[in-house]
Amino acid sequence: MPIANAFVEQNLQSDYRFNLVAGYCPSCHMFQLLEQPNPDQMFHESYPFFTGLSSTMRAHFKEMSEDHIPDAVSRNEESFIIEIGCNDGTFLQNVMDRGMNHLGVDPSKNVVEKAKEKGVNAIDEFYSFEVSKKISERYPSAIRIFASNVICHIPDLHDFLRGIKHNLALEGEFIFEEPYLLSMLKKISYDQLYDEHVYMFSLMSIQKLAEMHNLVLADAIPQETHGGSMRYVLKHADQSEKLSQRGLDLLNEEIKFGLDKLDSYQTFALNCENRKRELVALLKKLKDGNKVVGGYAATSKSTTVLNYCGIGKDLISFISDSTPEKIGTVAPGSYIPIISHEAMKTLKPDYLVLFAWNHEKEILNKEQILTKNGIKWIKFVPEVGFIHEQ
Ligand code: DWN
Repeated sequence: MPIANAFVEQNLQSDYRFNLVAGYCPSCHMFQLLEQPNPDQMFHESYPFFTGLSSTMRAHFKEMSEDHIPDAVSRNEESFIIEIGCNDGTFLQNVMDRGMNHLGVDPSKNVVEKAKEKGVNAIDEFYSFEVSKKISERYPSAIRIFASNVICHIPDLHDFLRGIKHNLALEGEFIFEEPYLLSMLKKISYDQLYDEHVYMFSLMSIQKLAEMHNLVLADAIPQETHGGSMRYVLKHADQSEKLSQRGLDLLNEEIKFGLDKLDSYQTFALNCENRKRELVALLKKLKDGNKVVGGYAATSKSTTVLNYCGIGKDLISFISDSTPEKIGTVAPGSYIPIISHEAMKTLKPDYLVLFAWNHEKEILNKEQILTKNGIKWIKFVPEVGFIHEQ
């Protein structure tokens, strides 16, 4: 498997590949990749993903800041907020607008520059215990530490949580959200598995991990983002906190589904194989019918789909995207050209594979004219078929 976000020109494409293999640990319930490229191969000065490109995510993070930072906290001048993996500052902008002391941390220099342009206070570092000590030399303890779709990127979770414990105020809350393991197994959304996603978390695995670090899982809140995510709230254990009723109910659902049973994962593996066969068969049928098939949104997830299914330019002629940095590049491993949405419209495709299926509502709303003009949208999660089946 190539690096998921290695959207670069054809002549710059590297032949680096790694084994994308996932495993499950029956004792700590962690679901994770067994092999992983070096972080600096994935996160660097030209990381091509920008949170703020999605209006859905902008609204989502505004709501997150309002839900978890009450006025009592925002009005208190002592209050200090940290966001790990702040990307282009989409979340922290809301904190800054409320006049709060804050700091963003992100290993990708280019996205941090975008955050700074917004006036957000941010540093380009890979958060760790060492970095947490540098932060505490200059800043007070944080009443809130936030992280979204980031913790799953961090190989050394133990060092990371030592840092969190060091920066989190005694009565503070560490709030993070990630694609949810149970959603992935139910939807067979295997494209959530790629190099950046070292872990796919569940309440079971987060509760175990927290106990290992004298932290406590106090609450868990399901989220619709990214095809089904879970937001976790961790606190210092000595705050005599225990898991909310909502969290207990979610844990029971995990046990009922069999998230602690190996055969649940073996069934997932078989389901992935079926989805692969079905998608390739559909695309081959369309090709035999001389249909023009393109892709919509050059997502990180698409790299897993295309390379796992062995789909190349013969089955999907191009992929369109709204990210300027991705246009003019090729998709990692399949080398399918990435073009702008405008250019895609001039090519008059008959079918579009929706790779950003987690943004279906926003995209289909945006592209109603395409649908009216007869374009058919292909989906592959939770099953292979057409959106708006005629
Ligand atoms: O976990 C991660 C999530 C948060 O974002 C990261 N590891 C990497 C990234 O994953 P992704 O690339 O799968 O993210 P999205 O948000 O599913 O897709 C973003 C891509 O979709 C961008 O390249 C932009 C494109 N897009 C578009 O072209 N038109 C997105 C929308 C909403 C659109 O309307």
